Amino acid sequence: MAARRGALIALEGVDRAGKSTQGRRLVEALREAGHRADLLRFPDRTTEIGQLISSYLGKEKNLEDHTIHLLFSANRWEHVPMMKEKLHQGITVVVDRYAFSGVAFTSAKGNFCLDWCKQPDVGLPKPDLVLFLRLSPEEAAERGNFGHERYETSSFQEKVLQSFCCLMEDKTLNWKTVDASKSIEDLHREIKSIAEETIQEVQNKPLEELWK
Ligand code: T5A
Ligand code: NA
Repeated sequence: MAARRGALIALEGVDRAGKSTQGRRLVEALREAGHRADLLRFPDRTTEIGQLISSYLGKEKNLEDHTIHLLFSANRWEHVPMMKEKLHQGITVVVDRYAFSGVAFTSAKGNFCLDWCKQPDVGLPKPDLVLFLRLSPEEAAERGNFGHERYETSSFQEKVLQSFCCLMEDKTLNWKTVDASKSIEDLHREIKSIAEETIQEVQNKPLEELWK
């Protein structure tokens, strides 16, 4: 019998929904429960491509809209061999943002169709679970002011949310929406339980390709 594979779990949601907090907590808790698990964050600002993205987000560099979209996607693709290796070794991979953020943010700029935005990410490892951390703009605002990075305005975030809603209509993906206004601890318990169910369910199933 083939070895059991790990699950690919994506965390998505509007800014300040708690994706990074929950990603860290989830990987910690899965490890404590005896699973092998690793966390990845997109964009990964540590690679050469990631450094370009980081200077774009920090407004030190201007890049044409299609160009930055393709760089965000390339930043995911450069991690694919390592992700597949981990998954096939039985390691669960939790990703803090994935292709859905890529599509949602670029399409929120207008004059981009969803389909064009999805193309560069077609064929990425398909997440077994996409957890959408839902938080109203009012509640998000209570978590502190926006920083100074690009995209951090409420009007843009509203459009991002609309794009996420379009993406969530895709029933070929296992979207689960969780209420991100709960306490960090309550939300963590809910996410951990959904993640453990997913790990059980997919361990003997082949890894699929996104949007294919
Ligand atoms: N982007 C990204 C693209 O345009 N294309 C792409 O392909 C990708 C991948 C950078 C930007 O890049 C864009 C999207 C972004 O604009 P980033 O580096 O992930 O992306 O963004 P960050 O600013 O680091 O993360 P977020 O703002 O999205 O925040 P999180 O991770 O959702 O929230 P977190 O966990 O950092 O928490 C935020 C604050 O809330 C508190 C935390 O303590 C923290 O202070 N908090 C809670 N408070 C109360 N109750 C809870 N349950 C809480 N959970 C967290
Ligand atoms: Na984050």
